[in-house]
Parts: sequence; C-alpha cells; structure tokens
Amino acid sequence: MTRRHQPGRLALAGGVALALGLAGMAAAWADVPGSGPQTVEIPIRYSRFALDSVTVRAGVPVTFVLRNGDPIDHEWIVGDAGVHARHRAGTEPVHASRPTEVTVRAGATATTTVTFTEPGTYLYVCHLPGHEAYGMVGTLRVTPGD
Ligand SMILES: [Cu+2]
Repeated sequence: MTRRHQPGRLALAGGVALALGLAGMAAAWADVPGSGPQTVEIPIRYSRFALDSVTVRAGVPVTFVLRNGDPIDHEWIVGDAGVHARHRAGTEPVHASRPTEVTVRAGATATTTVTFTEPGTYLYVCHLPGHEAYGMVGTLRVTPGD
C-alpha cells in the first residue's frame, strides 16, 4: 500500500520547520509507511526537488520516480555526508551504475529502486555545478523497519 501526499497538503507544522531548515525552500514531503514495496515520485522543476522531504522505512524497497520537468539535466544522489563530500569534489559526469546515484536527463524520467538498511537522516542532492547551492537538496529519513 502506498500513501503519497500532494505537495503542500499536509502537516503544515512540519513543512514550516523544513522550510526554515532549508533556507526557505517550498516544502513538500512524502511519508511512506507500511512494509510492502513503495513508490515515491519526485518532480524536478526550476532546479528544485518539488518533493523535498521523504520518509521511508528501513528494509523496504522504495522505487523513486524522478521526473525532470526542466530543459537541463539534473541528478539525484542520496547518501550520508561522506557521499556528498565525495560528489562535491567529483568529476563523474553521468551516474548509471549505482541505484543511489542517478542522472536525470532534461525532460526525462528516471527510476531507481533502493532499499535503505540503516535508519538515519540523509540528503538527496543534485551535484551538477551550482545546483546544490541554488537549493537542489532534499531530506530522506529512514525510520527503523518492523
Ligand atoms: Cu540539478
């Protein structure tokens, strides 16, 4: 069972806190409870992740559908601080070999399925030049599984 929320329709308090935490970004989030496979759609518009907070459970496969509505390429890289430090300094122009590192071409949709095993708070970031600084960042929380 999948429960997805349209941007801006729920949990105003959480959205406000998130907006403050992420420099005023328009906040939208998805909380995907349950133990079956999940799907989360993350639209990309105007060099932002339109869904900028996602909560999933550890041990549950989650398919991320990344829809790039922009006329330029983006990428979706999720991980801990070490992963992002590496990509900030990295030179890989295209990501295709890891489910947690995905290139999303202009106007295209990419999908990837990830099963997170470690509860914690992670970021997903576009590390193309200037995009992170512009605000192309989202938060992924992994809660303990059943
Ligand atoms: Cu980008």
